Amino acid sequence: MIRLDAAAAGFAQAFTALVDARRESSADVTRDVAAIVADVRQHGEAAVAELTLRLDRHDLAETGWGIEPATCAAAYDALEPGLRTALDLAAARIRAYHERQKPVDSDWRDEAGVRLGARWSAVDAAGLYVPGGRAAYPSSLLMNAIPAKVAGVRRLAMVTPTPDGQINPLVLAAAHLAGVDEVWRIGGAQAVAALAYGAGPIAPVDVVTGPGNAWVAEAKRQLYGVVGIDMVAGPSEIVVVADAANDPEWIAADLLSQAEHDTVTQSILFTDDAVFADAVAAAVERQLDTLATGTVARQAWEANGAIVTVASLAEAMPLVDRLAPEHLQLAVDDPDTLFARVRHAGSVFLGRHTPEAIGDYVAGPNHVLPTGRRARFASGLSVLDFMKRTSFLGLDETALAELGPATIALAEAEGLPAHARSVALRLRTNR
Ligand code: HSO
Ligand code: ZN
Repeated sequence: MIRLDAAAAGFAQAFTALVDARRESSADVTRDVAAIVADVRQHGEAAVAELTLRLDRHDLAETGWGIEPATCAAAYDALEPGLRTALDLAAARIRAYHERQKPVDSDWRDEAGVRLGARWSAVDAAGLYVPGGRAAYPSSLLMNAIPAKVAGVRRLAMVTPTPDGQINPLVLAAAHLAGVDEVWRIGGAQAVAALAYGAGPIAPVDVVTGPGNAWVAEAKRQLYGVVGIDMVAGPSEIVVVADAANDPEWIAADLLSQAEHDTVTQSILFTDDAVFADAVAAAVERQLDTLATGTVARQAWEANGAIVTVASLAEAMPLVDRLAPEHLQLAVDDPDTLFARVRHAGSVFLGRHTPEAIGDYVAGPNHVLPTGRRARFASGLSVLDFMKRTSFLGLDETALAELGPATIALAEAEGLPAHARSVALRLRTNR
């Protein structure tokens, strides 16, 4: 963890180093993934089965590729009631939030008499990657699957590795609740390639979303263009802007809630009070000792954490914009004043009683957000990631007479006489 003071000499440089620090995994997976993708493209089913046997020690020929909807329904029914209620609440709120993202079609006629507009439609099929092991989060499954269903995607195919044949019942339960149509027991780059090209019983999809390790992320990047993808996610981060009126224990817990995800996550506090900064730093140390995830969180906090003291919280906001954080908490009485100055952030958590964790699970907005400064140009996962827009236009004789001559002039200037003729012929018969 580094401590920075905006008033100290050398701050500008130190802060720039913080903004520029790369936390991407350094492993060179590009070549491995290219080989796997090519293998699946050429050999389909056989390649996927062989890779799954070798990498996941799971024999698809023995277990079958798919998990039946009835198995998912049974996993849901078997949930402990408290957990089932929580999952139901999360799903209902996520659905309600995403319903409001549905875009409206347009259809109008302009002054030239041209009919213009755009119509939105869902992709036919979406593929959803769900990691196995420690990062198999049912909450992330809901966050990916529900927007797809709200968009109107008819076929939602999920892939998830079951190393050594182990199935995570919580993931199956969430798949049932979210309305996932197919569950396939494969993972890694080969699963992304199977979704993109189709393999064995899996028909190709149009869009692939969902988190995964470096191989999965790289496979999505390489297959972009064959299919659509949501985004290439990197290590995540939280920025908390807090005044001294906060309980330092609350703020410490917020910083650690993101740190516990991974050793490469980043937690940063901005505050206008040095004594409060000390109190939060001390609280983080205390809480780390009692967290079951303390080893991971400590590594993240020590390597990437930061506490920045500023003269006023308003002064922090341009610095926050440079970080373009995935999550931004504004832990003050009147968050709107600070919020008005935020330009780049994935999701903003307003006020002292809005910890990021609420947004991770049940509030409604998506928790799949742009990481690693990508909030400069990207947005969280939404219904729009599963839709596309078809534009349309319609002219009658009068409208064509109005727009035709300019079209002919431009086509001739571009040396494209057939374009010009297709308009000119119509103008002539119109006369
Ligand atoms: N905070 C994570 C999402 C998550 N949290 C899933 C808990 N489960 C995204 O950065
Ligand atoms: Zn989280």
